[in-house]
Amino acid sequence: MKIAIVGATGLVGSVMLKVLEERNFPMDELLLVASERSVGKEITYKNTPIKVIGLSDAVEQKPDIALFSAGGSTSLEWAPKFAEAGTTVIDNSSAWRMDLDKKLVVPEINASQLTKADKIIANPNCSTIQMVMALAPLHKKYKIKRIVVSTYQSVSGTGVKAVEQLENEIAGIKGEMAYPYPIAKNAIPHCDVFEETGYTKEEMKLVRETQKILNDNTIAVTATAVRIPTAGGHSESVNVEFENDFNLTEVRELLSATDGVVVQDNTDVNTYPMPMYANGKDEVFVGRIRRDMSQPNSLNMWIVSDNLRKGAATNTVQIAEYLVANGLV
Ligand code: A2P
Ligand code: 11C
Repeated sequence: MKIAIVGATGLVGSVMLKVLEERNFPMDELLLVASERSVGKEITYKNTPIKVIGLSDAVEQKPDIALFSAGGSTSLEWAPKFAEAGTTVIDNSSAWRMDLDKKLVVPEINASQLTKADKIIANPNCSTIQMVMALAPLHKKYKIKRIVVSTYQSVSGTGVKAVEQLENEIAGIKGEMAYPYPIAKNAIPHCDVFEETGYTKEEMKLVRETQKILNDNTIAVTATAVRIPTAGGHSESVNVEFENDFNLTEVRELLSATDGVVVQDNTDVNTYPMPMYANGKDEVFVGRIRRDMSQPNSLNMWIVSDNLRKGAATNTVQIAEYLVANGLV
């Protein structure tokens, strides 16, 4: 098995490397790929230094799987070239997610749709992944009618520059700005770019990707995405209205029994999910589970996950693991 990481020098790419190593992903060769600026740089994997190569070199070497996290335009141009060479691409950008013939996969929910014919597989947006991980088992049981979600997103979702902006502001150092405003001591209701409707692209990802992953376009979703000065993970306040009534004990049992979901919910001892606990972990943490008293069949939850791990690198690696385990590459 020959694996490539495209975008290996980036924030998500470096977490992919860590996750592959931690999970001891079965491989004979690892190709580390980045832009021409980085070609020749060395990155260590399992104590072995590996030289970064360029995209054309990597295509020629025909890896079995390429994990992409190098931005949408790189994916649009290069994923098809890898696919033509026989490589299965798992793409972390937004480039292919809503493409009708590409699958959008969270392995715990819909990996069983994958076949050998899927040569470009899309990894969902981080804020969508953590939300659907908690919602999928509840949708199955009670059928979701409508979701109202507000996010509290980590600066790491924007990239290295944003992490540096926050660190500089905390240290009182003037530096480059990734956001139009200071982020320390602030909350910016603006993630990704605005669309004509007044919603941001990030908010619309929560709408469209959720419907696609849960395979139900009747689910109504409305979202507000907010950047906050944290680095460890994204948090979400999620209000869900179901067709059918539920029982809170059963909701907790369903969530606790879901692979990859951890219930952290004991208000008697102030136990609830927070980025400071989720940081560096692969699970999705759910707490503050309570009935919405304002309308029937409705539930409130607080969902937190490390956006670079389950929200990006870990989910991508899990898709690769599924392909290998099921003989699809
Ligand atoms: P490089 O470090 O050489 O610029 P991040 O999301 O953290 O900004 O990382 C983006 C990743 O995508 C980096 O590894 C970056 O490589 C890579 N990348 C960006 N543009 C290209 C490109 N045109 N071709 C290949 N890799 C790219
Ligand atoms: C953020 N969710 O936190 C974004 C980062 O569509 O893959 C990932 C963007 C994407 O800003």
